[in-house]
Amino acid sequence: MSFFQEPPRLGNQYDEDVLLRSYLERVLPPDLKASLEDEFRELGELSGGYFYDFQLRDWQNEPVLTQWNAWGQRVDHIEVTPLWKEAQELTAKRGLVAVAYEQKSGDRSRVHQFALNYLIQPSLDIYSCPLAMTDGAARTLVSLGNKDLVERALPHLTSRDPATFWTSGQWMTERTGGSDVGLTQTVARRDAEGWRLYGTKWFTSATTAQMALALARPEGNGEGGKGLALFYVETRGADGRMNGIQINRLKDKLGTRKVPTAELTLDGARAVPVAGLTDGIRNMASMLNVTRTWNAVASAWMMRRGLALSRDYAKRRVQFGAPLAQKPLHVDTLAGLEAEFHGGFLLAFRAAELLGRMEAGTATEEELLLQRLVTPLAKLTLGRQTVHVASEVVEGFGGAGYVEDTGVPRLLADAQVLSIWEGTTNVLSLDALRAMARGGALEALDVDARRRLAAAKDAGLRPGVVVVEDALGKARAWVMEAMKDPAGVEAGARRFALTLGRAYELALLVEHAQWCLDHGYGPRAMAAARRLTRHGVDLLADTNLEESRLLVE
Ligand code: MFK
Repeated sequence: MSFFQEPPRLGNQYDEDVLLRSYLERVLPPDLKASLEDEFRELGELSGGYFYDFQLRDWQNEPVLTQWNAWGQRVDHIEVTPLWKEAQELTAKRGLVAVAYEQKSGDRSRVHQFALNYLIQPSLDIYSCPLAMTDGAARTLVSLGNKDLVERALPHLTSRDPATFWTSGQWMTERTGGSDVGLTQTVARRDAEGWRLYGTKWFTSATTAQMALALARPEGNGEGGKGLALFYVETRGADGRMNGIQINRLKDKLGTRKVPTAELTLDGARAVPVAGLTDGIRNMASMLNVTRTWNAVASAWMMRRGLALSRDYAKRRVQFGAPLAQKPLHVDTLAGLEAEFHGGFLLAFRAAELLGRMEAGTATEEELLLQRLVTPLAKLTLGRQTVHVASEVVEGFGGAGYVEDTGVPRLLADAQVLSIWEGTTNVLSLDALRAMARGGALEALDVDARRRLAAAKDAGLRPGVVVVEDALGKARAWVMEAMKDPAGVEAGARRFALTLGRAYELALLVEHAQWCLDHGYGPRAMAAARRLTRHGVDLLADTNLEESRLLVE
């Protein structure tokens, strides 16, 4: 009889995720946790069942752009995949954006919202991309306080009714750069009816959105980010026709292939300034901080999905006489990935906690400083971890991991976007330095990390405490010294930021591990802390710009 390998299967993604459940029990008040449990469990069921099966069936479908209709009219219609159509319904009904704005969970509303998304998004084919931008746009409109635009757009962006729910785009990147956004060439001109935009946007993700926030330079303004303004654009007019926007083509990307990312020409698109006619980059910053938090949590849920599949498969796949789950080398490999995931998860959700406290107005001064620094640290640290984990997950499946219709290669291709989208690792490292520039942020991180380490009572956590304290001490010493030389500080920025990010992850994990020991969750989180300790968190050693130049020039 021929052999056929059983594929990996997923159960309820809430019930099976001990880290998520223990974390939520630790950070949510008991009444709140109890009131949300059914919702979490339902999404966990949909994620491991209906939507995972749907995703596997739907793997070949991709968005299709139709630029012209049969009669020669420009229509620029994008047909999204069947799964994406259901994802849009689900998003509205489950409030995957709305929960953060309804504030029913108080300053835990972001933890609530991101837990919902963490559970369901791994099965929704990166539908999180438009949701991150929608959330970022809603937050930006609220924080910039443009009453008319808030009244017009916010009810749609936070709607629970699929018929009225809108998504938003974020039109920033141009051919001149996705990093140095101050080079933006799109021009805003005023006519008798208001403002119109002219230019080309090079990477506009989820171009099916009903609105976008876009950067453009009002005619006559100076160069750089200061001379840009932030504009609100609705993509179609009341007649359903495009608002002076042409979709030139969809991007042929490595991953995130379900996301209709497009190049656009703006040829007189009607637009409304959101907050004055300058300081577009500063005004866009709250959007970036929200989308970067999404990005960090997305890295966590992608690692979790890869590991859930790997762990299940290891029980089903027999090689050399035993299931992989009983092979010491395979177990050792997966354990290392689990440790990275544990640290990453806690850092991503720490960023979510801080965002929630800031928005609810309960954050202390120290937490506000921390939020500004932890956001880029979480985004950049998890971005690298998820690519590493996804690559190992693919390898752990052997040849099957390299075959598209298993769904496994997509994990790696999609993970790679997370270290690019919303700022690369290097750009985010520089942002972390910018966050520290006003003073107090590094101290806030240090104080918070040490507070968490102080929770550790079990001797098994002691090595982790020592490693974090050592790394934070070295990081502080390095930055004091490096600040004397701008080229040196730039060259070391990535190692510095990753050291801070990983050290903070380990501090959070040490605290969580002690809590798990004390609350009946057993030693699993401690094993993760001990393993992450052995992986090391300090990347500061060996920064020599002259040698680097020698290697590169
Ligand atoms: C999922 C599907 C994905 C599909 C594929 C997508 C592939 C990738 C497509 C892309 O290209 S994504 C594009 C990603 N690009 C970014 O996220 C932007 C990356 N670049 C940065 O973040 C730069 O740091 C930045 C553009 C912000 C630097 O520009 P500038 O002109 O040098 O800004 P500057 O002078 O540092 O900051 C201007 C103001 O904003 C300052 O405030 P003040 O005017 O009060 O001094 C900054 O403090 C403030 N600011 C900047 N970043 C901030 C911030 N404030 C708070 N938070 C931040 N993060």
